[in-house]
Amino acid sequence: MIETIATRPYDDQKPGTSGLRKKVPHFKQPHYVHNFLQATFDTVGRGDLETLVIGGDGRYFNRDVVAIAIRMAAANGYGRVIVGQGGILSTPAASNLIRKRGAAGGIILSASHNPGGPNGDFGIKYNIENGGPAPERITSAIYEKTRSIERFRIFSAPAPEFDAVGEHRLGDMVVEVVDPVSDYADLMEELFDFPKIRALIDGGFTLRFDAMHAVTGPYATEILENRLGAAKGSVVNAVPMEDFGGGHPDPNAVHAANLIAAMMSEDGPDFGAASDGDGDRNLIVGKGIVVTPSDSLAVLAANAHLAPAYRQGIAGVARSMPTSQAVDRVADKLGIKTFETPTGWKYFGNLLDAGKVTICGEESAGTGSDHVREKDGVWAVLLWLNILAERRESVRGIVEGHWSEFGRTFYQRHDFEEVDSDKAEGLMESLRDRLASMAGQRFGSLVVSEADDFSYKDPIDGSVATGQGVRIVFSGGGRIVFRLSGTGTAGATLRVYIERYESNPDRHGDAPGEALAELISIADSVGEIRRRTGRTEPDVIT
Ligand code: VG1
Ligand code: CO
Repeated sequence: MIETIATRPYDDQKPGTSGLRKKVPHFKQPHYVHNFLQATFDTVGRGDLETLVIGGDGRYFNRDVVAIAIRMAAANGYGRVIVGQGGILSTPAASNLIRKRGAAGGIILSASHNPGGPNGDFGIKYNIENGGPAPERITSAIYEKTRSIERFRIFSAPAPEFDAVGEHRLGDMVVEVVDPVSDYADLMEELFDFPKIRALIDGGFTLRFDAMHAVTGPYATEILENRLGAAKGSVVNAVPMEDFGGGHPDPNAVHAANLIAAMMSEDGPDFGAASDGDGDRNLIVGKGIVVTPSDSLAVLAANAHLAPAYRQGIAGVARSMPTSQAVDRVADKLGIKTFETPTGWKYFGNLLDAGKVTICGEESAGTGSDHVREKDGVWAVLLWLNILAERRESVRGIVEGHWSEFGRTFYQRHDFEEVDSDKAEGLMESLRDRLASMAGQRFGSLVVSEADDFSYKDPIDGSVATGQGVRIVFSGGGRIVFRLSGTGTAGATLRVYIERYESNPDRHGDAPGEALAELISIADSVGEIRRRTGRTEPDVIT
């Protein structure tokens, strides 16, 4: 039976860079989840016996919300829901299922790299029929609806069990529970040369994939160990846990320190990688070298043609504005276009749908292609492996060779976490106020050539996004970008992105901290970071 239940709006259900993210206790307030889901269903106005994909990264509260989403989908007119077994679907696997099964959309439950558990973070995101995150016009319409919602619809009977593959019914709706891995693994097998990668591994090439107790464990185990023949145990921390083993499933130097330490040792594996909570990010580590995500994007773009899916070349590339310009140099050489978009994968969807770009990436360890409409951690690992299998060089050799060919773009992102929101807003405001007078100003040995607050007009649908980050470009090409995170759940996170291009091969081995030292100190003075936030050091450097 369908029940209509009265509710009262919450005023804080505005989706950020990637859906609605809050602490679990916040989500557990009465009807908090129901309100957001109903506002979503009301906005997308589908449900006309259509199909909805439901799944998440397996964090604490995932199962409860999967059950609620199934019951509400049944009450809102969907004909079928496709649910990952155990409520599990990585973000890219969910994107694939939406596309492959012609679903109207999907509900993805994740707070990505943020910690999980009863006091950790949770998130809900809606993806549209192309498999990608809902664009701004939809997320703002959802938010508008959450502010005036008065009732939601839910099926009174409990949701069927979703721990075993099979079909059930809830009222008139079919609940199809699927293996979360197999369709995705099949897609990877179509894109890449598995026999060649298998031959590389058979020849003694060793690897370690750290799933960080998060969703990629089953995917990486099936693909790397079962299908590609990597030794058992090559995938570590492979069982998804509700609290990610108490860690942050964020593949960076701080949280993937064990992997990096193993890769720095002479007798460590040849290739290391890690992914995040929901499987859309990737960290690539070679023997003795951590590959900066922006460099990884550039290397993948330059070498994609070595993998079967991209053999005919790539149509164009897109990167988020704060991502380093290393990939732009590759695109120039290939004679293809680079698109610079705001932060967040939702801005790539139209470009991918229109066939304008094939490969996209973000400095935050996200890379992907037109095979789905989300960034994809395991995909990036496999493209790297395919390239390594073709080139038979080390990761370090490939990266250093890339620098010799294209020059090196030194890059760092400095994060200042849990800054008082007013202070962080004040810092950004002050920068914006000074933008007009900045060009021509000298800081140390550098002169500002341009400064602006990034805005983007989507070339396909003409929609405009403003206020996407303050950019300060110096003559000679150095660049500092300031923006506030849109995924945090406590206070504000200030992100400062710093880069500088170096063409001189004798300097390519320099440490990034030294190569960027002058820009780092300018960032503090021009951004008034210390003065306004009291912070002397970033919490994380990536
Ligand atoms: C961060 C990253 C951004 C990424 C987003 C979602 O956003 O900077 O590049 O798209 O997370 O990634 P923000 O607004 O905090 O800077 V994920 O892996 O959380 O889905
Ligand atoms: Co993620």
